[in-house]
Amino acid sequence: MRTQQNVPLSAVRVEDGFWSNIQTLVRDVVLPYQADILEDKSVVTEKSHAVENFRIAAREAEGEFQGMVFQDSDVAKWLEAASYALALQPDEALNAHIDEIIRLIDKAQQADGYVNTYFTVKAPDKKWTNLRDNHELYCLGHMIEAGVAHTLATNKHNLLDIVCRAADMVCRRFGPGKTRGVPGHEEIELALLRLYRVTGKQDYLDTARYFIEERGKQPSFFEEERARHAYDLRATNEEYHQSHLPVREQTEAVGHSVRAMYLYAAMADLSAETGDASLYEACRALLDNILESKMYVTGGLGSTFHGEAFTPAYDLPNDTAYAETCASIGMCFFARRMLEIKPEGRVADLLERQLFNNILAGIQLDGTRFFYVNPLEVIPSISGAAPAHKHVQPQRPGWHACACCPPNLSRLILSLGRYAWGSGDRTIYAHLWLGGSAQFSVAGRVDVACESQYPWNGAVCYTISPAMEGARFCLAIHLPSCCRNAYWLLNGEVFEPDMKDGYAYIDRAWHKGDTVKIISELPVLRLYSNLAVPRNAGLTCLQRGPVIFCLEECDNSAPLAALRLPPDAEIGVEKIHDGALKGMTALTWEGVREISDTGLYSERHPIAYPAKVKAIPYFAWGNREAGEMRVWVRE
Ligand code: FUB
Ligand code: ZN
Repeated sequence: MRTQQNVPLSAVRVEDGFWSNIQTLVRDVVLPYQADILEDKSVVTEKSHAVENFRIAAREAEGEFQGMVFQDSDVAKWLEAASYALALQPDEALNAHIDEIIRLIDKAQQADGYVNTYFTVKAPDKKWTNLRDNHELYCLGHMIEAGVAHTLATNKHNLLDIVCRAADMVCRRFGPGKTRGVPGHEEIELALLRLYRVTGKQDYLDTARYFIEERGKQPSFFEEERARHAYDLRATNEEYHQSHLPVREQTEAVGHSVRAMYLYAAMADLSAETGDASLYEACRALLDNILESKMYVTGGLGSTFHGEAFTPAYDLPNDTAYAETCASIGMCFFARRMLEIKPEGRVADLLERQLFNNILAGIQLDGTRFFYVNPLEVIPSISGAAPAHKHVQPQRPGWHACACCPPNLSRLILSLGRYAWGSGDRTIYAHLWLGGSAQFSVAGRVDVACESQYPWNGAVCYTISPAMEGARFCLAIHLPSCCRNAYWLLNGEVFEPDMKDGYAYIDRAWHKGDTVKIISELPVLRLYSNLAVPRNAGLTCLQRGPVIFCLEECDNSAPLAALRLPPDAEIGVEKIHDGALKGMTALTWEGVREISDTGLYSERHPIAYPAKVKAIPYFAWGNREAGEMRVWVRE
């Protein structure tokens, strides 16, 4: 079922005009900033206590557990991100820092392999009693992902050994004929599949499959668990946990959006691993459902704060959006796995939509503040203030009490190289235009270098260097759907590649230094919502390349709702030359500002005046003065 293998980070170099700076920022600024918070060397809101919890569990410090029940996962995600940083560039100090945390985790691990500081320190009698809410398998899943990343980056086994002991304990405990169990927050499934791939141990695959397939079966495991322990727990909202139906019968994305994404990523991975067509069909149905009716134009997923969840089709309010950063990161996990099964332009486009919009908006340009919720419309006096808008912060905070998003951003950005390439039997796939290079093993060793001007320009050049002169293989390059009038040059000669599903397939005998260049236009696109999205009727949104644009008050003055983009206005494309957004592209046009009468209601129509309007990339909003922001503009 899998058409290609994921290309390991060790085989990829990222040297990209856009992303390299962001990776450097994450490596040099974000990782140390986050480590200081996790180690309580700096306190932004309240103490994280995350590393201290391990120190207490390891009996190297006295004290109480503090933080969320899933506080361990912040440490695990940081370790995973730091491991990716090591894969990008050796760093002795970071290596030693990671090893010190691993030493603590090792000491905190119990004899049977159990490792979780909340239940070791605070509630040992509650271990495994509430899989629905307690996040034990979620935390372990993140630790497993860290162990896999760490061993691949360093060839060391200190963290891998710990997570294998823990995973073995889980495999001994749960499965057919053993204890019944389903995690309330998916994550262990995709982690066990990753662990299976590095260790080859069948138990990990089998247990991942068990957790995926047991979900949604009747009788409800969560209700059984609730009855068994007679806890004072609220009844289970099965949709919230994606446990309302067996996974193969699910066709609509429901419930908590991060949980959903982690589940779908695991389903796709399992179907790729085992060739399970029915599971893949379920993944496709869920993906179609999201693309057709449940995703913001920025890639945001989850429309409501209540349950951090999906809501009915077309319910995509801009001002109360949830669009958690982690959900978009989870969508990248899902999309990458879907691409590995079947390369499809719309899925690679989706990956771009996530990366260049909702995900990047999650991080301040200086790397020290983070959005959890990513609204498409902000009015500072309402956002964060009015009852239904309390969750919408008009500026990125330095940290969050529930800090799932910041270290998730770090691990995704530092592992970006894994999303750009795929390696099939005789086909090299370029899913993203990401500058740098990658090594493949198709018809012998092949090196492919990429020079890209994306996302600001639609030009990219691939240079192919096979070890074997004249080696025959196929290079499949995704042509983003936002590119227009693309022409293709093979060694400088225009040619027409075979296009299929948004990918150009170039199958030939290759020689060292062969080049494939694509030169395309990135026109400004006006997007319109389906009219079933009630809030967007009469509004338009601007996209250029993969980047969605928005208006900010500091460029246009409030209220932004008073501005109109006339249907025939010409939209100019300008480079920003100074300030925080230096080097980015802005859009400008001669528009209209309406001014209403002074009272709340009036019989007089607002009066229209000409106004210069400027839009900036959505991902960069909130980096200058605080103020209004909106993505959808009146036309
Ligand atoms: O429950 C763990 C994480 O905290 C979820 O993935 C996020 O949505 C946040 O609720
Ligand atoms: Zn999050």
